[in-house]
Amino acid sequence: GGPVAVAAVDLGATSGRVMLGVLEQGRIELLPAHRFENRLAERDGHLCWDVDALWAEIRQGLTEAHRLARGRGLAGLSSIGIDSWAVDYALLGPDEVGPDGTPVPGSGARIGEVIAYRDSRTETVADEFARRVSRQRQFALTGIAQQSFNTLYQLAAEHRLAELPPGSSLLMVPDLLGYLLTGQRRTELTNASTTGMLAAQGHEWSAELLEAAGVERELLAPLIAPGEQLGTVLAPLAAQLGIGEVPVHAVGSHDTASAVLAVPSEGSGSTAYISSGTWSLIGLELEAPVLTEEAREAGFTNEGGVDSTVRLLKNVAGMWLVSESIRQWEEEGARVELADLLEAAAAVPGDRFRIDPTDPAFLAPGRMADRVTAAARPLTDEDEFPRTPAQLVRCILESLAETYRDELHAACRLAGVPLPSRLHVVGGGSRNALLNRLTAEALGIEVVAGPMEATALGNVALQARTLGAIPAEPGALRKVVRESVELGVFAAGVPAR
Ligand code: LFR
Repeated sequence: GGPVAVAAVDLGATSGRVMLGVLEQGRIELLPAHRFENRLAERDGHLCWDVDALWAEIRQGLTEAHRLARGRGLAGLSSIGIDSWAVDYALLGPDEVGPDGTPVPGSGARIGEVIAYRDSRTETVADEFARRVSRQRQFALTGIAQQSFNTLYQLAAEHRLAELPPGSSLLMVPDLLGYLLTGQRRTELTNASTTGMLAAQGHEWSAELLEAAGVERELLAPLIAPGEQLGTVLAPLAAQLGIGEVPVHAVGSHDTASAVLAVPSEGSGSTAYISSGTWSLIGLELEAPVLTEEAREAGFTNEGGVDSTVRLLKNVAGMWLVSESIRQWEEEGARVELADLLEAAAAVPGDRFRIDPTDPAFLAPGRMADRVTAAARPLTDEDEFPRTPAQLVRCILESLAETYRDELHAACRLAGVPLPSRLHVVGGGSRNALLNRLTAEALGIEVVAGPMEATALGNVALQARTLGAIPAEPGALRKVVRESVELGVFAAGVPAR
């Protein structure tokens, strides 16, 4: 067939983008249509997402994506897919009834703010909740690591549930945006798995957990799997945006699901990856969850992937530690460029300080450079601490590399597979050459870096496959990814210790 154009809406914790993806002759070209910032904002005493601003940016981006497609001689967009970070949700009131007595699709009003997972409201909830359903039982049911920000714990701390009008829904962030586009209320499966309320086996909501959290089953919209059509863009909106009534497809709406779909691995054996962005998600792609007590105790999670895959992975604070430190330095009046900072970090002596990047103490925003400095353990001189931004960043990156080593070994042990000969690093953090080198050295295996825009690429590729432009057989999608991008290779280092 001829070229196919689709739009990927991809929202990260610090920035969002609408990309035009054009699939032609077995390759995908990604063209940025619109990029914008995303920031946490303090509202009603909580850290919140400005979803109204995001929605405005998305509308602008879709118009631009359509225009870009037209500029390339294509008819326009054939599909739209949406992904974002996981676990956060909106509360949505019922659709309004129109003059003819029937509900008007897309007319439901959001109830209150979308509170962000870094908000402190859930700090003590996981412990309280464990008195209702033990941690062991929760993990055996869902396979999801018990992180304070899981939707389950957010809902257990949610004060608005009792006042919701009948017909209200809880929609995850990408599902809310899908609703605004199409008027359809659905819950996409990969993101649903991150709530901590979906059964690992059978992919049904766990009645036991919903009840313990005080969540009515009716509040949850029916599930939809990646590759299924959600709906089409509502006619008035399509006219306003000038894009036509384009089909909207469910993709791996959890950004990590889309990113790992676009890992350019080849052949058999479990794929080892780091999806490196605000977080570093490190682990293995598997066919079945690992629901053992050891996995739970090691802090691993089993998230749902596209095509019924499972991601056995660990959440490690990633570039967040660096970007939040930079934000502090900038607030203090410094002008900091990441590239300069990394260059300086590469030049300072190594192996002087360590932190634990899995420590939940780094979850909240604010004064990150000070917090990392205070947490830094000296390796050589007891009285020393990181004194410069370069030393601090070196400490963060070396700590990350060692943590990657330990967690990948742990994942392999838990899954009962040998250490793969190669680790794929995808996402924005894959551009960090110093970190890639340190990781290859720590692990003693090859590190393959890229694609950088893995999430958008996974989003686009799944839509293209759904439209029949990529064969459905296993491996075909990743072959298209490999044909589409340039990868960096960091040779297996000799582990230093
Ligand atoms: C990455 C990510 C992680 C999830 C965290 C919170 O962007 O989606 O997978 O654990 O954000 O939603």
